[in-house]
Amino acid sequence: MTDINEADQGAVLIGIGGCGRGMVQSWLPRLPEGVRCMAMERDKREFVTSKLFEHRIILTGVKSKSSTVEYAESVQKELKASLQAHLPELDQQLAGSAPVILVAGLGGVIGTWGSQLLCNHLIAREKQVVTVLVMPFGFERERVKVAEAALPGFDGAAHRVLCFNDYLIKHTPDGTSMQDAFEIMNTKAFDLMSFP
Ligand SMILES: Nc1nc2c(ncn2[C@@H]2O[C@H](COP(=O)(O)OP(=O)(O)OP(=O)(O)O)[C@@H](O)[C@H]2O)c(=O)[nH]1
Ligand SMILES: [Mg+2]
Repeated sequence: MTDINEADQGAVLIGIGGCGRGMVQSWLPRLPEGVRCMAMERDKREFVTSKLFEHRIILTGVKSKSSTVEYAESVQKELKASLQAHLPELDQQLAGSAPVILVAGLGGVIGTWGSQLLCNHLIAREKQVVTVLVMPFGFERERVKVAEAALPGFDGAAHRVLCFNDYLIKHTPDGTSMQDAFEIMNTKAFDLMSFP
């Protein structure tokens, strides 16, 4: 079940961090009926007030913005502590046997470590987990290092899709604004997951 276009009834899609939310938002109009969409993000005003997602997890305790390999351990601790309080509510939301699809961009704080923690929490709960992860642009050197350091931590997922921004950007015309480029790239990522 890596084909999101044929996602099982009741599958839950969770966008985590800026990229994860952006991806799920771009996919919303094209998702099969019955797929539930959730998001997890730090305590950002626009996220707190957003009505886009059926359920939101707001990580109020995460203040750290430093996304380098050097800070990875302390950032993970901070995230773990913040996520802990949400786990009962999350387990309740995700009760049942439907697969959970985690969508996140790697390289930053919330997407990288939030999705990894959630992935491993759900695997320990014997959930079927699919990860859709996005590698940062090559020019985001520090973020690429973080992403590469994080990747092995997702090994337990049943199915994995890895997208590369360096590839997705090739589908955007020259002069496209970053916001429009991300929209095109997110749509392309969806298309790539649905080839026969
Ligand atoms: N394809 C695509 N890539 C994105 C998008 N937004 C961000 N990215 C990429 O994803 C990487 C991670 O960025 P974010 O998802 O914004 O980071 P985050 O998880 O919110 O991290 P923090 O803000 O540090 O907590 C970036 O370095 C970009 O390369 C998006 O909408 N689409
Ligand atoms: Mg962010």
